[in-house]
Amino acid sequence: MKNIIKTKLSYIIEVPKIEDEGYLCFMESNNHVPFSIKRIYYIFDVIKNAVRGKHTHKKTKQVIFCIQGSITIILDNGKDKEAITLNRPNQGLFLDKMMWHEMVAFKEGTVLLVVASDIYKEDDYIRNYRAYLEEVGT
Ligand code: T46
Repeated sequence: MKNIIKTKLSYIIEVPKIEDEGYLCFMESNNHVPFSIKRIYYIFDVIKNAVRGKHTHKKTKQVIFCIQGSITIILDNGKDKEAITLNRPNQGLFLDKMMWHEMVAFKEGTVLLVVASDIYKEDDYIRNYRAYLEEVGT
């Protein structure tokens, strides 16, 4: 079972949360996650006031879960922006290709789990905001 919560620029995926002397969440490729998962990475022990992300991906799609703590992700498609707070371990934000994103307001102890549609390739990143705006034509 999965639920989709539409946001202005993207959507949040709710994955199953099974209660059994605690909780267990899971996700499957091409089911809860709308692509074949080729890479998983996690981010933790982020310093206070850090701003991460500040880039987009040319081809890679991702779903970002905040499995502990809380963060705000600012999405930007070159025209509109949206700030989304993630603080539930069974909710992941879909990050489409060519969606500029920044991660801010990390609560102490936050752990992010990210599933991605491709392996790491630095040439898939656009890290310059002006170059991004030129690419999306704004
Ligand atoms: C993203 C957001 C949500 C690797 O070598 N392999 C990897 O799979 C990843 C993800 C990163 N790296 C290296 C590249 C940099 O030298 O780790 C270093 C930190 O990466 P970056 O500054 O891009 O980290 P964030 O937190 O700004 O962004 C990360 C992901 O890189 C990015 O794809 O969308 O999380």
